[in-house]
Amino acid sequence: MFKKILIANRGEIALRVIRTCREMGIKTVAVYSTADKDSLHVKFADEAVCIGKPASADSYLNVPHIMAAAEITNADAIHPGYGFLAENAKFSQICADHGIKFIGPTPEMINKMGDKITAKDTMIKAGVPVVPGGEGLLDSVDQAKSLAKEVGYPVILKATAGGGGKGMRVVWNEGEIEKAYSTAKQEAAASFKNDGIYMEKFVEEPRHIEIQVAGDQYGTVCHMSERDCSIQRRHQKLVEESPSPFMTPELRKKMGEAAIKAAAAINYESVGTIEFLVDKHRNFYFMEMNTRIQVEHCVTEEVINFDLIKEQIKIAAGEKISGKNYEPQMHAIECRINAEDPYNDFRPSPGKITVLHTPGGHGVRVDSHVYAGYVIPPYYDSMIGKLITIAQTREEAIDTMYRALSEYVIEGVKTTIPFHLQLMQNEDFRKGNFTTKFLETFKMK
Ligand code: MV4
Repeated sequence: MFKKILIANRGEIALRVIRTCREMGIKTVAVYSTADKDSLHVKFADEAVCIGKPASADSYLNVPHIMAAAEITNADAIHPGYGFLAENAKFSQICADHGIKFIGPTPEMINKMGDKITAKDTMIKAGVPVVPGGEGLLDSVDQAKSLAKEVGYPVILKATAGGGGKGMRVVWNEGEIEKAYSTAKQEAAASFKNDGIYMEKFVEEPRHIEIQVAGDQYGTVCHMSERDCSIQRRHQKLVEESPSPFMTPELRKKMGEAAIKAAAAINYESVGTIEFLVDKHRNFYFMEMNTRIQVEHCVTEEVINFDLIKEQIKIAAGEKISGKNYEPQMHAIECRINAEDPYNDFRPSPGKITVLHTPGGHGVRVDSHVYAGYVIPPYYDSMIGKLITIAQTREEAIDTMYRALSEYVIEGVKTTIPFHLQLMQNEDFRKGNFTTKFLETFKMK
């Protein structure tokens, strides 16, 4: 097992990794930008190294500075958390070249899933359902036109280097396709320096349901059931839960098996997530794979009673996984607490937290790095914590969430708490009656 892990991240996820390391008897090294010198992850780690100025490019994305911090502290592994360098194949390679274990997949695995058309073609070969729309990249607008006729409108154009919603265009009829094709291509070139575009049938009003998986170095892969992440706004998830209210035992079995096939197809090693689109008939389609630990991993931890960070570290250290699949035993819901103003288009609201009272009690978990007096810097994402509630049933988990949100006091900055309080009282949400379009029509009172 590793003796010392450097955490190349900040905020709640850095703290989350430190907590598990402490339980495992592993020493920790925090890295931090000058904007984060008063952060809890710096205080809670055994050692801390300043790696640069506030801008991410100068600190949490500065590979030479992070490698230097790992070498001077004699860390034998690096945990990347999520975001920043977590899905950077070059970084995974540089760690390997320096004899420092990257706690995550190899560069080959990251590359296979990072390029969406490569990922999709790999899934087709592995027998994982994908959205219909022809294989490979589009090479002309004429080809796009004839393919769209075959597939049937509406179709969606996606950038092969995209993901997470960037560089997509929905096309409703042939009249729109020329313009959509050229703007999608230009956008992809500008955003990703890669103008490769492919087409899919547009699945209307889908649910976003993802399956947690784990694979070890010996070819064993298992799944840990699903998370429903349909409650999103502009591709930012706000609420996640497990099990999905749309799930059935048969669908879970089929999606779990497909997710295992997907991970096995790239000999996946680490914890990861297979994202699926699920239509109203419960047809499901591979969308992308996240080759990292995710923000919402906690709901899975709570419903299967299992530490995913511990598993990820053990896999990286070469341990075998059991290979058994996990079924949800409880219901868990996570609300992302962001320093954003839900009454003002979710505008970021950085600044000093003057008063803080954190909820507690039965069935409540809070993962957060903030405290009274903490100043939320404006340079990074606005998530300041995650409130997770756990109960035997979905209804009770929602009731506990409403109660816990009512206890939460954060003064000095605007937060998403008022949004979540209203969502927990929404009739359609309470019925489990929602798709990825739900927040497009949700209005704050
Ligand atoms: C789609 C789709 C409908 N049909 N693909 C959005 C993020 C990126 N990973 C893929 N996305 C979508 N792909 C087809 N063929 C609808 C979306 C989509 C979406 C997916 C999941 C969660 C929220 C979403 C919001 C808008 C669009």
